[in-house]
Amino acid sequence: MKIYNASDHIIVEHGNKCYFPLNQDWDSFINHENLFEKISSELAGYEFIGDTSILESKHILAPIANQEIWASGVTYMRSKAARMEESKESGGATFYDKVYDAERPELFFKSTPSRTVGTGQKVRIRKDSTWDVPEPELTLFINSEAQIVGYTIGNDMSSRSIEGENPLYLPQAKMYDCGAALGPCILVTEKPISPETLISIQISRENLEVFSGSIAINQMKRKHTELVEFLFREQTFSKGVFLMTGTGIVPGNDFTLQSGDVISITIEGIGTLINEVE
Ligand code: DO4
Ligand code: MG
Repeated sequence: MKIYNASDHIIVEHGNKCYFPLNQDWDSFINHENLFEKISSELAGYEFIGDTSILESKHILAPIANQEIWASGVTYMRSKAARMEESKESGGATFYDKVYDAERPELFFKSTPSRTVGTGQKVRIRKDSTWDVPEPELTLFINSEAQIVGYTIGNDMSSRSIEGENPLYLPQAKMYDCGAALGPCILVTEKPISPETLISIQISRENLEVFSGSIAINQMKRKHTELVEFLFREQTFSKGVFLMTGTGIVPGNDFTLQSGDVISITIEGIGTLINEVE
């Protein structure tokens, strides 16, 4: 089942049908133990509003209210190789192969709700950056009890010029207004998402495809539960938290985003997150 944060209501989609749940408070609705079982048991009492075509008339927001967004990095071989390449002149390259093999994963604070956009909204590239890419990432929604209860699509917009200049500039490469996108919904599953699930990205410029790629999430070096265990060490998240799980798709070194580019990220079972670059 999927949960949408529409501008006027929370909508639950299940079996091609859409419903309004009784609880219309996003934070308390999503931050629940065993969310799949909870929604399944309540569904009969929800107001039926129509089939999925009703979603086309709705303004869908990012599926977030007061949660933090964190991210993990260098979880795929391709990310390790791209970062080592971009930072070889600064002498920072060696940090990336070390973290890829280390027990402790790279985890960083990615975004606040107010800096995050939903599908159909514009992402930004920094004015002081010369080399920019989207990072398509499966994103976990973890409740305050550290249970992974849902999945969404994240775009970890990144400045490769700033990150490559010095690894200590990571927060500036990663955190800025409209530098994260999330959506279009939260997929709530009974069991963990299939390891065969594909993440795909397509970038178009003036209606022509300029980059595309895809990867299965089973190419990720680390387990989702391992990332969650480290994230919740010495930290609590009273409203739950989103965690981007890292990118396995990085365009070649000759590619940089431009204003007007349209980024479409699809993850099987979740949907497509579409954002134009401002
Ligand atoms: O260490 C830099 C960031 C890594 C990252 O965002 C990723 O691998 O997705
Ligand atoms: Mg990333």
